[in-house]
Amino acid sequence: MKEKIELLLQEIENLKCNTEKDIEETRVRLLGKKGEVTKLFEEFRTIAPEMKREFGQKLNILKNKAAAKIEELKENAASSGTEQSSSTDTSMPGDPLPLGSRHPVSIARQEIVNIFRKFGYDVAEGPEIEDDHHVFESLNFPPNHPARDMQDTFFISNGHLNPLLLRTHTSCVQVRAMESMPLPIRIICPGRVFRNEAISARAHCIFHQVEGLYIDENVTFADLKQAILLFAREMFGPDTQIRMRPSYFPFTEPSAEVDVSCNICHGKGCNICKGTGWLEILGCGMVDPNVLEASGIDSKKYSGFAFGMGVERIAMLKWQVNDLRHYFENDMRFLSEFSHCVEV
Ligand code: 2NL
Repeated sequence: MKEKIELLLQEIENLKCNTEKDIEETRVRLLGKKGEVTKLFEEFRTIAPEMKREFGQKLNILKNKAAAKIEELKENAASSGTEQSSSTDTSMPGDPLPLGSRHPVSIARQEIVNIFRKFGYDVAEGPEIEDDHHVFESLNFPPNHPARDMQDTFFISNGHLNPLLLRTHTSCVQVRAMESMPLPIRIICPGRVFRNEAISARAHCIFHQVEGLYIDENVTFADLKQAILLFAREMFGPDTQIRMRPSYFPFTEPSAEVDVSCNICHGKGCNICKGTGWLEILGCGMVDPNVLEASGIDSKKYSGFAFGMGVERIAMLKWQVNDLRHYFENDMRFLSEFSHCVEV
């Protein structure tokens, strides 16, 4: 038995075959049901018990070497292209690679940003982990405003005068710009924001915003209105109308909410616009003089407007998606609906 094992080991060592057929024949001859190695295992059952340990080990080594050699030969045959078998047609087209596409929220954000870049706005970005000063204090939020509550904001550190938190809007990026950039300022700030809210068809604890800010001498509400009208027409089509409703934000005065004419029913009333003919798209206003002064800008010389919109909301209106949660679940059936949308 010992000699047989030695002989087979040597044979395995020197094995040379390069077609799939040869390799398979060799595999059957050695490791098949009636193969040489298999036969030795059968013989092993009949040998004296005191020999079993030594031969058991030898046989296992033999079996493993045979299997490894067969694998090695197969790999060599495949990579050297010497395989002669007719079972592989190398002229066949390869398997198609599934190609991903941009996420709809990313497409919508890019489209919004591109429109404002065309109007001459620069893109500004800032940290997602912010402090109370940049998110609330400098934006004229009174000390007891509900947004400053744990119920609405994710706080990271407690008990300080200026606690760290996850930003609830991207206005803080604009505050940082007002503190550091030379005037005039014309920026657009896209980014992720965080609010401690229950997840529903209309709300999520993480979502995306684009805010804009324009500060210069003699900026008026008429400039704001025109900027928003031009944006709405670029985004929702050239026939789009806008209307402004008075509103309130701590950081703007006066403030307004903006609706666009419903691009589904063109004002006749449908279930998307709930029969009103109008869809709310953003909030805006003239920057409160307190906010300008808090960042060191002379509110007697300069004025400005600001606006903010939720990217998911714009994307829902644009593609008539009725549940915000679709944008966060990454269901391929939903995401692949957007693969035809051109990258912008
Ligand atoms: C909304 C409303 C708004 C702003 C954001 C802003 C920023 C600075 C100063 C003044 Cl630094 N205002 N941002 C102004 C009005 C509205 O967002 O509904 N967002 C989703």
